[in-house]
Amino acid sequence: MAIPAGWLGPEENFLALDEPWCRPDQAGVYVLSAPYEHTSSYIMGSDHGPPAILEASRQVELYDEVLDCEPYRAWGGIATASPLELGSRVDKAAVDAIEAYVAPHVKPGRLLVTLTGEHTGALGAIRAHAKVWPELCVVQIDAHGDLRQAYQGNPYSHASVMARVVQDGLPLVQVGIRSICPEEMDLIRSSKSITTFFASHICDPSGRYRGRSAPWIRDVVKACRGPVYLTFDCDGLDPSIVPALGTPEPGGLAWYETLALAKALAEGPGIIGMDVSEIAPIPGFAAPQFSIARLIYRIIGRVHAARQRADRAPVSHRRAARTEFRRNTRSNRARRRK
Ligand SMILES: [Mn+2]
Repeated sequence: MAIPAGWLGPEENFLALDEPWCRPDQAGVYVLSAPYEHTSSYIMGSDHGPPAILEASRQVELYDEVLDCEPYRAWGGIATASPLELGSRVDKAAVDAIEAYVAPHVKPGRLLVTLTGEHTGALGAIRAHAKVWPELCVVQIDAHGDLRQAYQGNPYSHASVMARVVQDGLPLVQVGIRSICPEEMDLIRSSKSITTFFASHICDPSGRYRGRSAPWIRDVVKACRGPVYLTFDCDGLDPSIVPALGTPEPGGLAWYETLALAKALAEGPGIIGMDVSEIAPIPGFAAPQFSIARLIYRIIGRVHAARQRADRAPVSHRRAARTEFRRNTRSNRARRRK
């Protein structure tokens, strides 16, 4: 059977999966590509990130030794859509086009991973998810606050993308922030809907958490008041892991603590969707995009393991979790009305 039009076969798809594991009619995970770059202010090339991640993913080992399974099989497959062609569309037109590209695929039970260029592209994917999950909480892994009202006069700049998310009324939990301006600090201090875990508090051994990940990960999970949409700007990681970035900033998250955070979010509030941005490939140097492809696959595996665990939980636990979730959702709505 031929792969339907608009979907990529084993020569091009995420992980180089054969049929039937790359078919959209059976896959539980969809990988979407929206390569967009318009406002990058330092190192260019983030629109080459999504194809570079797809290409590198073909070398990722399919078995996950921690989960003792092949997560793509556990999900019923991972289907990769043909990339969105943005043409000359920029700013709001690009964000709207990305939302329209992602929206038809958002469905409870499925996991969408949107690969984009500069972080602005994430806004379209976030908005598409928020239509289906109005109670979602955005968790942003990032070196930068991205909370400027506008940057260089543009409200759709990569430096303003999370200000738009907050303006949309969505609660925001930021992790790994270490490059920020006074205007953004004022917004963080005055807004009830933003919780920020600065890198200096969580990663620095002399910081508030003494560099120990278990306590701060617990607090990040506690700060999430609804199912999590994870927006992953790759510069949240330490640039020793991914140096191929538009704006590399030292002192970021480490590999295992990032995985532990993803696992805790998947098992706690649950991860309902995610995007990955800001990889600007360095020609001839595949390690950064390979690491990101591997991280995406590891997170996909942990989301499945967590959902399976929740399905197996005794009914009384599930009822308690639902009640807790509804209570949180109500307090979320109340907060947003303020
Ligand atoms: Mn960002």
